Amino acid sequence: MTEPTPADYTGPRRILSGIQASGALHLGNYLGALKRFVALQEQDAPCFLFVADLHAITVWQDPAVLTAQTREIAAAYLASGLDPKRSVIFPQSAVPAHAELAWIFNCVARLGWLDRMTQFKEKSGKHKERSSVGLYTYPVLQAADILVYKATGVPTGEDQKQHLELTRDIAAKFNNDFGVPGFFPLPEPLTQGPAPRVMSLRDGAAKMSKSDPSDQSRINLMDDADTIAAKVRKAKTDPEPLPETLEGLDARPEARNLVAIYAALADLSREQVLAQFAGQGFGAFKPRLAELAVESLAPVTAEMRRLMAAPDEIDRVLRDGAERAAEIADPIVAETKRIVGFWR
Ligand code: AQP
Repeated sequence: MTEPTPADYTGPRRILSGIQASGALHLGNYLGALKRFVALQEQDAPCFLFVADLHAITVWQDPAVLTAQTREIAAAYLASGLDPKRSVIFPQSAVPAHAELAWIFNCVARLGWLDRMTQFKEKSGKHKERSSVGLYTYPVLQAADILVYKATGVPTGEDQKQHLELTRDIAAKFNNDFGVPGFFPLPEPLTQGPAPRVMSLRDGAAKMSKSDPSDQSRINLMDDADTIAAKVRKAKTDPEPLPETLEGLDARPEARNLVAIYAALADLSREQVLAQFAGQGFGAFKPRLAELAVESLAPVTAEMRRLMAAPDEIDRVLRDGAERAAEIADPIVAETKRIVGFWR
């Protein structure tokens, strides 16, 4: 790949992230994304938080469901504590600049770079040739999402690190090829803050995921208290009691996951959780975890339900966000097109 050029970008700091409208939001999205976004909102850089509907359609989405999911994610942003006056909340497809810049970046990125993306390999599975072309070029669209705002910081989970590297490579190559050093920033990953990788309740080796066909594998943000309790009760575990040290969880992925979830929800370290529960079996631990999950999610769920029953309120936020996002993105794309040499 191209060696990233020095980050000589001098523009304002901006933070960008998004969540795909590809299914019901779950505890992993809450702990790994939403809670972090709320913390980032307290920083002095503006946050651009979008609903990634262009990304969602890289795999089939029922059109009516996609609209509802878009509103649900917006509702989750608001219910988690994001303030639409401070953060810019919008649907990706409502700002055409994303798709326009993605095309230009498709012509900057190299096939060899995309061939190395592990997420495509995981998501396309054994039937690569039947995957959409969009799924393949997904990381290029992600680069456009970020650079269309000249975002300088991107909250990044472990699985997104490779895509952010690609964004940096695309920015560096564009700046280099067109002789515009520092035009696009080389965005930095923002990894601070608690961001556990929440695993499936049915398989401690698989990520909790919206697109997992088993609803039992995840706690959805819209689940009611009884459903959450039942899912925790049925979560896969082992017959051993909880150990005293983290090393004792090494070969026990399901136990490790439940301890990590407890720690994240209670704002404790995993060591502190083990200090509290060492020697106890899951018969004692699971009801406490269920209680904690219900208590933590109940206010978010209640506010999401209220908002989902008031779609006009959500739509107002999304429309206003799209306008404010376009105000930043449109001049950046116009300037990019001028640099590329497009007629105007
Ligand atoms: N299991 C997880 N643990 C911690 N963080 C997670 N995130 C997703 N799953 C977990 C974080 O949520 C944000 C939004 O992710 P996304 O919707 O854009 O895509 P994803 O990472 O692929 O999420 P899913 O739920 O697995 O969706 P599908 O099944 O549609 O692919 C990201 O910040 C991600 O790190």
